[in-house]
Amino acid sequence: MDKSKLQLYFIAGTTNLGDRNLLDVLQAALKGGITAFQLREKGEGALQGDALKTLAEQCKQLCNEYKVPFIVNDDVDLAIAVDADGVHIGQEDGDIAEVRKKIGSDKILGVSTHSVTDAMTASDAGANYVGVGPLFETASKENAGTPVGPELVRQVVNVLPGLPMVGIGGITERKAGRVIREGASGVAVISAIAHAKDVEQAARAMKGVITLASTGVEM
Ligand code: TZP
Ligand code: MG
Repeated sequence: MDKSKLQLYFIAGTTNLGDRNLLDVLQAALKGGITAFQLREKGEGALQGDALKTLAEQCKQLCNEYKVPFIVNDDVDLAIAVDADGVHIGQEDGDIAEVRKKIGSDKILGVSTHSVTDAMTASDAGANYVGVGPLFETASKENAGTPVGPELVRQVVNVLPGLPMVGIGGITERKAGRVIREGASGVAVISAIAHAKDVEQAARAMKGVITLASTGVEM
């Protein structure tokens, strides 16, 4: 896949947003320059069934308008039903090669990893990209596990230099540059964008940090 699509990967579901409307937040984030979006509808009060499908379709349409890939977390059947651009699964979400078979070769498959071994397994099984983390402490995921530290990004890049990869977990505007300099294709964030006072501005600022760290060009 095109690594540049992973530069600023925004993840959200309705349960991450308090009173905010997901489509409003997504639109602001898209205006601010996110390069990928993952619908991750989890936890207490998460939408299900038709309500979730409708939301996914709306997210997909918005993402299409901005030519940003729309990825569904966990739910392979939902991803297929709404013809999402891809699906993202964790270590516990089933066999990676089976999911690849189910979605076909044209769709993006992302896999969460916590070690170099995980990343090698995911790559061999047909992942287009991996998430590596949690790099730092995060309040956005229950049982996220002990932070692996940004050094793991470099270790994964050294072993799998061609594999697109995003760092995830506790990444703020201040920490994003470090993650990119370790060799990540981009950063995946929930709270740095979803909880920002000004979502569009937060996305724009983060994108600037990432561009500067990866190219040396100030935006
Ligand atoms: N997977 C590992 S950490 C995490 C996920 C989904 C949560 C990331 O959220 P935040 O707010 O950017 O730390
Ligand atoms: Mg999962």
